[in-house]
Amino acid sequence: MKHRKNILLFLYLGLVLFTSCQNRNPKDSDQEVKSNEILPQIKKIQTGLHTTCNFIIGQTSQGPVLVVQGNFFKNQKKIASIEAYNPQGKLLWKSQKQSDQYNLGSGAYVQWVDHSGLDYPVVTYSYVPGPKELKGGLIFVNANNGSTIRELTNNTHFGNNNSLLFDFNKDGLTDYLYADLATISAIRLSDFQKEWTFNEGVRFCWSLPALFKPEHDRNPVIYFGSEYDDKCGSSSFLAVDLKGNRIWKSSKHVEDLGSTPVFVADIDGDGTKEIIKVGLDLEHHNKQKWNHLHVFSTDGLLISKCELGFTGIAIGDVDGDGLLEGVGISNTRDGGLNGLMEIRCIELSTQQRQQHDRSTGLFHSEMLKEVGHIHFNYKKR
Ligand SMILES: [Ca+2]
Ligand SMILES: [Ca+2]
Ligand SMILES: [Ca+2]
Repeated sequence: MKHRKNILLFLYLGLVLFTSCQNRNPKDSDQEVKSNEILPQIKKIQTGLHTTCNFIIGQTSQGPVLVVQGNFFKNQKKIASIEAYNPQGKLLWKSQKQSDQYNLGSGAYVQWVDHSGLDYPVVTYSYVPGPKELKGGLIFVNANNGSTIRELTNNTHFGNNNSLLFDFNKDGLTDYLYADLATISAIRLSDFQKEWTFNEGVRFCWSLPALFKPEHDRNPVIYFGSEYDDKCGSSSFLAVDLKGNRIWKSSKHVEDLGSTPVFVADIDGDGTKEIIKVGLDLEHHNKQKWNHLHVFSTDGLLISKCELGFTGIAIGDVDGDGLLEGVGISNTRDGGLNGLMEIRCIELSTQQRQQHDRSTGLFHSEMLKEVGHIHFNYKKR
């Protein structure tokens, strides 16, 4: 329920942003925003969806379009759906994938694709069948009118559409990197052919991958985490090149590395960027006190591993010392059995800590410095 409330909050903020962008008065920007001010609601759109899970805003020749993703219900059956609205809140079109026999739920993300070589922008969403023996899939929709252009079937039941949009084959057109639970594929959108598929038995889940060009590489690299898929039930972190070849794989991590976004930031302040992954002790999988932030070098060395207690992280220089901190809200489900209900701010910079142990590649958790925290009273509703 908490998860759903967060999603609805994000959806509301997105709607406010969407409508305020349309109605902005130039004089508004001169007004100072008062602290603690609650912004007035500008517009409210009543969608036809029951469980909204994500949204995206794009531009068509007719103007901006808000696409909301979620589930629709008919005869008590779940139907994976997206709905498109103009800035006035008028429903432009909707797209649905349904079955009369079983539930067909939405995957986690909706994507908008421009410059694909087609004559129109494209919206994509995935569906997940109720029966686990059935395969899910990905639907490509014309963003001008909602018509289905193509459907691709997963290799697996699950697929969250946690995709990357990039010109992988360097022909000047956007390609589509799609992950189902076991594979990632680069799809050429001009004819929907798969240029390559990475299939090494890795279990991908909700995680959003990162695409980043390391300093000494000619091309960007795809960084992805996996969830409890090694033989011993541990997780891995991978780097894959633009042709689908594994560059490196770091294995035997005890936490779930497949369920949070991959970030890129210069954690130690030396001018080169590192790859950052929040691990989860998913639903107390290992009964850990803390979950951890994992920091990898771009060539696969685990540089640092520090206690977090939170599973969503905002990264920035909070105290202005030029080094990065991480802020998050403690999560007593996947963040560990620490019992804390706090907004926590933690020093992420490895410069602030002792030289790490080269034999293990790890910093010890007691070296961490907590910059500050805000305790709050949490009431179950
Ligand atoms: Ca391309
Ligand atoms: Ca660095
Ligand atoms: Ca700082």
